[in-house]
Amino acid sequence: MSMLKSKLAEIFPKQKAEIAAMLKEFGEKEVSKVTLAQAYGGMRGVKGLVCDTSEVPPDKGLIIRGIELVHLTEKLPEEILYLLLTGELPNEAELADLQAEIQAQEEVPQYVWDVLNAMPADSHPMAMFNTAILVMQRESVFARRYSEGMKKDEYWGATYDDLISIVAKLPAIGAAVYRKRFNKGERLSSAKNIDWSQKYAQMLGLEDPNGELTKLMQLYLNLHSDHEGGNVSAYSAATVSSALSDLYYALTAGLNGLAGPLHGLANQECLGWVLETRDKFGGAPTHEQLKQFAEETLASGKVVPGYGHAVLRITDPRFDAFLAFGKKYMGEDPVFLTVQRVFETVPGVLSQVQKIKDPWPNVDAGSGALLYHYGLTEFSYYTVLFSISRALGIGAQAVVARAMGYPITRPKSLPTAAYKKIVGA
Ligand code: CMX
Repeated sequence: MSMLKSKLAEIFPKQKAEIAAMLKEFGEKEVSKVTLAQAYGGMRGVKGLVCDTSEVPPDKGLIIRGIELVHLTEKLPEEILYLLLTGELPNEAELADLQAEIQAQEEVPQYVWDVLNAMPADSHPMAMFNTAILVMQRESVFARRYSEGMKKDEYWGATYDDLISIVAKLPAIGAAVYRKRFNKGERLSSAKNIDWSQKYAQMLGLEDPNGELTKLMQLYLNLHSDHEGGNVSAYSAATVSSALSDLYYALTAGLNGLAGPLHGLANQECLGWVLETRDKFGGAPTHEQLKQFAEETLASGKVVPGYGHAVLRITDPRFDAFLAFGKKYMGEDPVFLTVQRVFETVPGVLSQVQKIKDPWPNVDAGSGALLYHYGLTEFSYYTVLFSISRALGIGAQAVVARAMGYPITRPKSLPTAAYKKIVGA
């Protein structure tokens, strides 16, 4: 058994016992109230989900297992996965063991390539990526062992096996989708014994003479891993997983949600918006021009992509991390300069609109410009990158939920007539 899995086998039963004891003593305590507006408003602010891998306080942004993001930006995604699962960062030996465990399972079955090759040439990269994961469902250890009558306390271990197997293959699948969808030539293989993001960067096949693109990939795959439990992708995946659907089903359910323009697809939309301003104004626009463009976007009934958040009420620390990277490596790039100028302008415009609760940039506001700088200019691909990273969080949440024995999700819905009666309307 790998070091990580052994560690989980040690800590999960204790955590489960703690939760059981808390429930026994405090199970009937109220933790949240729901207003009519919340019932009709996507349940914003209703506390009723459990997620131990990360939390997102509105005034702080992402905290993974108690560690604020600002202290994690230099870490490898593998370290983040370890942290998400265990609550601790790995030491050198533990990291090496996890990397070896991942590397041992990186070979993608041939039928995945056959399926991708059979897809229409103009398929969205997210449809290709998710199809590739879903078609591997037949590999699920959980599904096989469940059908053989696996015991309940072994569910998490089988889900962990699925997670490592999926995570191991995502760099190759993600890179293959890129190369196939955008006619970049044959699939590439990567060197052995390099880390997960390095492998991915190598297989994409973009030029990276001084290693900056690889550094960006490490940051990118690190920053998008998890964002507590209530966002569309995490929540959809957790709901599907709660039915004991295996991780192949649950992860793709979540990633299908990530493909929505109000969620992960915003990074594609956002760079499109930035480039539109450039085309419209014939170069990097001024602050005044950007203000005008943002106002026009709002007046036409569209959202300004990359701005606003359902939970955050500050500049997303993930955006800050990308901004710092851009300033360090591409301060003079006109697209990056536009992103900076948008950041200096758009919050002022959005603040004037009373209904918008958060006028600040989210993670998607800056990432595209950095990728664009290094030649990854096909922005319909960007959500695939987000997905490779988000698989870590979704997978970790699924393993933890199975280990804690959480039941099938089933909130209660009511028809409008019933709500009318409750509030006396
Ligand atoms: N541009 C224009 N209008 C916006 C806006 C923006 N950037 N952000 C919020 N609004 C509008 C909403 O559309 C909503 O309008 P209606 O009441 O007419 O429907 C109103 O302001 C209130 O919204 P809110 O309570 O402030 O925000 P929500 O929790 O409803 O929505 C989000 C959050 C992210 C969907 C929204 O801010 C948005 O659409 N932003 C642009 C898309 C984006 O960047 N999404 C990525 C988020 C990060 C991620 O999950 O990947």
